[in-house]
Amino acid sequence: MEATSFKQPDPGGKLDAQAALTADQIHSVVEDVLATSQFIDMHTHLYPPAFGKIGLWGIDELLTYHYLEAEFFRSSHMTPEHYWSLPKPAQAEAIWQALFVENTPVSEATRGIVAVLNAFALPTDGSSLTEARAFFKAQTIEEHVPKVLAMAGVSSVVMTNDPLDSEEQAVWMKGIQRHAQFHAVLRLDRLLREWAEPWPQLAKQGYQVDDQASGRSIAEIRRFLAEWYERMRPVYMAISLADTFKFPEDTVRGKILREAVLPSCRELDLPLSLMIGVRRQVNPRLRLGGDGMGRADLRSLENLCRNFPGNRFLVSVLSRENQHELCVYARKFNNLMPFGCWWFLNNPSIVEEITRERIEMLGTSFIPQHSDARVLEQVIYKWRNTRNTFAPILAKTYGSLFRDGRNVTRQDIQRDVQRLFRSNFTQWVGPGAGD
Ligand code: FIX
Ligand code: ZN
Repeated sequence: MEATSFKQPDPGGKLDAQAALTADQIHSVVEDVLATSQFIDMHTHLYPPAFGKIGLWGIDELLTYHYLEAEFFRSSHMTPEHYWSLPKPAQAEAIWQALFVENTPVSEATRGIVAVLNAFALPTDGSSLTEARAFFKAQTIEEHVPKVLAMAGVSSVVMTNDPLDSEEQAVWMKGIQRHAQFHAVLRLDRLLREWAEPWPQLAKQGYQVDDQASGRSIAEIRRFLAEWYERMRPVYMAISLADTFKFPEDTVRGKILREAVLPSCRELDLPLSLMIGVRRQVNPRLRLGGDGMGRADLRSLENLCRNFPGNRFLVSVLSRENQHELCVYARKFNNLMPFGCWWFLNNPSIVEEITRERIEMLGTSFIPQHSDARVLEQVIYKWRNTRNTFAPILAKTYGSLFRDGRNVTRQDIQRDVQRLFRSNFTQWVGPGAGD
């Protein structure tokens, strides 16, 4: 028996969608609309079955998520070096023992594991992992993927596809069949690192680039982007950027961004997603869990939005201190779409604060959340938590509107939820994303 977290819509409709709701009805209608609306997850690290081992799923992957690894080292004496020397099942067991048996799993990431186990009616009480492992072993990934997305109330997800990642490159070059529920993203992190790293790779692939990005280099980078666009059909291009990100910048990276990436986005009619504020490898001993964050100078974003009005920017900032500025910039530039409560912000208390602020300043013209899931089943708890956090925020907003003197209907709520969790994204990225 499975418990699902996503309700099927009630086609009969207990309430006439156009009837004015009473103050007492608002909360339950908001909950119902959220529970029965399908969302688009506009940034994940998930992949369809054709990507093989690149797509992570199952209990051992869930337990070794880097959010949990970082928490593990706070509650265990094991050194990171010892942990990394263990095979994955032993790592998962160490995390299970420290965070779920010896401690109560009250953090956001640990509660997520409990919620996923519970969604599949598996034991959550800290007994062994045997039953959970047997359950996941019995699933076939082709059937498991659509089932999990349905449980999460998500119709499709957006991947992260870096063409300079050798493992991924091999998958794309083989020519894979598209999966209707997974959209590609042309991720540019490797291309926009210190140029010394990517240029020899591009040169090896036959692009006429040099170490100064001079001569034909810019035209050749644009050819590289155009060819990957054809291969992937991405819904946007994306880069994650440090808190120290500056634009304009008199560096090769600044030049590539200005002369290659931005014009290619315009030509291909793709938005550029900027995820700003990460400080990579603050503690390299923790590997993926060793990244931190810092407050960015968003004047760089201002410069981009003002000087490139023909480009559309999807923007998430990692520092809580940058959130208010991001809202102010979105009010100034309608080519800027704020999205998500990213990574260290994806905790109910902070999500609530950021979301309230965004509604107060931007109405429904933003994308409230993405899951950033790295392991398939995480979408179940991440989207359930988003719905739970969002319901009282939205209900309170409509309650205020009602007291101000305007009736609210189920249809209004449906339109707003559709806009926030689907059409702001689909209209921004164009027809590729489905709606
Ligand atoms: O750069 C990104 O897309 C980040 O979301 C990740 O690299 C990060 O490790 C993560 O998983 C955050 O949730
Ligand atoms: Zn991510």
